[in-house]
Amino acid sequence: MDSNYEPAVIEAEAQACWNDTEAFSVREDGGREKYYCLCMLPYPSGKLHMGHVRNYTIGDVIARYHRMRGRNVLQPMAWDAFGLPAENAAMQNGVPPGRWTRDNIDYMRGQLKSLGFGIDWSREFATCDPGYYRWNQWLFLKMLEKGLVYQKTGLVNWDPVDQTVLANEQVIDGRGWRTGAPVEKREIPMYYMRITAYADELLAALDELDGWPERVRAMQANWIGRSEGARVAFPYTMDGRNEKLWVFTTRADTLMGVTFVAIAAEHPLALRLGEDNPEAAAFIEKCRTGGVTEAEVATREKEGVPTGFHVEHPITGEPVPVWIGNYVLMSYGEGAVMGVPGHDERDAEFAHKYSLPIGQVLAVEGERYDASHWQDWYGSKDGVCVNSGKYDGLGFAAATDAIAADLEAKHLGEKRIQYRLRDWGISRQRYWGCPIPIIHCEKCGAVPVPEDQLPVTLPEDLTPDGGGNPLARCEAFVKCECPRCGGPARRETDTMDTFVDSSWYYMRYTSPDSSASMVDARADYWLPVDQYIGGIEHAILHLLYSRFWTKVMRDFGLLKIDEPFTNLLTQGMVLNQIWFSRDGDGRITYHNPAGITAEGDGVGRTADGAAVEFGGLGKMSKSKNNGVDPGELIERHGADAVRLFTMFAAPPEQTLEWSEAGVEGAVRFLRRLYRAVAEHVEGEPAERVPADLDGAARELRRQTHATIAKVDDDIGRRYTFNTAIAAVMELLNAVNRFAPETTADRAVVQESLETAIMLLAPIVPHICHRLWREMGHAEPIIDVAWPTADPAALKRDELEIVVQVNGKLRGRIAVDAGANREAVENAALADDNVQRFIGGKAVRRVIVVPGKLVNVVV
Ligand code: ANZ
Ligand code: ZN
Repeated sequence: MDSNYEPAVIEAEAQACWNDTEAFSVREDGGREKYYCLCMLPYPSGKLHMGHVRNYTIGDVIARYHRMRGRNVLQPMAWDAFGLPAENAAMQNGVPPGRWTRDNIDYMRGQLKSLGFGIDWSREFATCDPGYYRWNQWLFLKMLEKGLVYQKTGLVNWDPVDQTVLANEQVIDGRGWRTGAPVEKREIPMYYMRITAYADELLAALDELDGWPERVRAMQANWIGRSEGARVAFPYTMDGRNEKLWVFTTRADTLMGVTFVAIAAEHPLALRLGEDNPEAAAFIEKCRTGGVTEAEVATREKEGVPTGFHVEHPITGEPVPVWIGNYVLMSYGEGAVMGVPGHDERDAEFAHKYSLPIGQVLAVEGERYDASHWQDWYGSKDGVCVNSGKYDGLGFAAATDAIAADLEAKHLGEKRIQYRLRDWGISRQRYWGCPIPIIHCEKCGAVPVPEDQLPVTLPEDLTPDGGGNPLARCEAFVKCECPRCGGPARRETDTMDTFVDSSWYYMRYTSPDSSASMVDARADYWLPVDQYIGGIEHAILHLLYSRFWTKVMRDFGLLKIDEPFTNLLTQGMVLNQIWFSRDGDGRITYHNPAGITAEGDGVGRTADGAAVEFGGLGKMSKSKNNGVDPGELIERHGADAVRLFTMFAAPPEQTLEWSEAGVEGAVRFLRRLYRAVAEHVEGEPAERVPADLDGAARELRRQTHATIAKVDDDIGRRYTFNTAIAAVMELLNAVNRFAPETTADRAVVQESLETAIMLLAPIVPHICHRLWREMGHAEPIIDVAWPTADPAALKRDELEIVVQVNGKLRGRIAVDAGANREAVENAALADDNVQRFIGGKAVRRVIVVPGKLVNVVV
């Protein structure tokens, strides 16, 4: 065997073998247990980054492990190919997004292959393939038919200079990213998916997802945001009609503390009041600029205007002033709140700012209420009502019940469960996405595209120029015939949110070539996904939408499962050092850490000797210029070293700190492993391990089997790949320390090395592929069964130790030959007779003479 470890040669050879034998193509096989291992599909941005490498290595290790455990493993790959970056790149380079995307896919596929992932490439697709997205359109139409898709107007960010809708990420500090113009809010018609119809089930089913991280379940539960409360009406008269202003509150028990009502700027009553009130109108106009996200609303400074208008308190009939407030969301509850500044923090901030009255209506025993310190204590549910007339003395639940009953009797309110979750607006005024299959006819209105005309194919040769959606200007696409009346009509030019594409791609892998249906019976074999792996940034939307699609498809009879992902692993970020310098104007330039020599105390130098400052550790990113190119790394060190480093440097859920020295360490270990095998196979072939071993040979064999047990648990259950690797490293050290003399010794070494190769095969599959063959096996290692620990080998030699209490012999115990001091001491103290002679006295000292004696001094 060649004594030099040459990763380039070894890796090409192993990959060619897997390729030629289609080693990772899988078929449904009812007789075998399936295992579906899935990583989140990549966006084809151009090149793989280290985050991808980490994600896909984790997936591949899990997949290969289960394959060796005898399971029928599916590990597929696809491309999340629609989206904004392709349009931006197109604007910059003048290349159509489709071309750019497909070129990137070709390049990145090559990179994935060079990492040796065990992917069934026969199932690959891109979400921009019409054969895939036609089923987005198909399900959209089915949902439309069933009322699960509907149209209503929605708020978007509007750039008044470019005359175009902006995505949230294109709004920077309230301005358009290209034009810098203040962004306006605009109402335009959009399509919505009725995810709220599933709010209850999406929330309740979280309890059963015990294979998901607690954190992700909590984030989803918060997002769905179930609130138990009440709807309360404040009557008023407007234009001669009796009306009701509805609010939603979770604290009906504070109703007697209401000193104002605040309504959203888009509330119909606000718009009506604005007609006669220029101050209110100006405020409403002001609220039209600024972002539309909830986070922006929550962090914005609270502002409002009085409208001069009053509504009636539903219990007392007293007039209550109506304000328009920018902290009230039109999209939540009723778009209006009852202001209880004595007990609600937001209302208090507002009331303090505008000098509105503040009153106490709750008291907690033993706590002093101070309205000027409202930040410290406000709406505790442990309180009882005070200053609340007939409700005084009632606690939260009793007061809520009593008030809700009184309101109900007057038709001015009732209990209500409110979700924070909103219906999913899927319309995007963008070109590079899945066309929404709707045709607009002047006579018939919005008409669904008939099923036999699907897919509505996106023309791929358009190039956006920043001035709105080029589809809208593409007459060949837009002009069509109305399917209903045959008259001239226009196609919808909005495309679907790319989260639609990723909501069901994992189902399509099971039936990638199905042209007659979204998925077919093969889905029943493979689904649900057994292990899903991806970034925590997808904890909420992607996973929630996927769960929703699964339930919709189930209810349409297309699937038999309730939940798509049984187990979820969210991998941590890959970090690297950040280095920067400042020029005379204070402008910051980031320098790639690879070219920096650190000089201590947070300073360093570039290769040209320029001084740079250390900016701490941060996520690898283009903007901080601290990325590491996986392609270059693989070329220098080999894929196995990159895989080994990423799995060894940290447990998968934690952040991983990039380290050049760490990769070099990985290479050194692989070389050592390679050399150990090379040296071993030089000698005479070994025979079987004899049953009766002793001394060092027996101990090495024990360690080999203990390593099997540990690695199996680390990879199969705990997912702590780093400690699994560390255990194999120790085993290899033990092999290197062991000096085989007899053929029996050689057999033990052989078993240890073969074990190390099998245990490492999921992590560094290329070198293991080669070494396994060098060990004399014809069967490729990917087809070898995962080793199991032999309980007989795990038994240690036992020694008898005498135990004294105060120097007198009181017992004999048997301990493992290799047991450490603490284990011997514990065994001695646990002995019944020894305990009897200690007789409950305090143990002052325990003397251990290794291998011989323990003396307990009391
Ligand atoms: C009076 C009150 C008194 C409230 C008090 C809280 C504490 P969650 O738990 O998130 O459901 N609210 C209702 N609709 C709103 C809207 N459209 N925009 C902004 N705030 C709104 O929150 C429910 C509470 O948020 C409601 O209960 C209401 O304030 C406010 F001591 O009513 B509360
Ligand atoms: Zn028509």
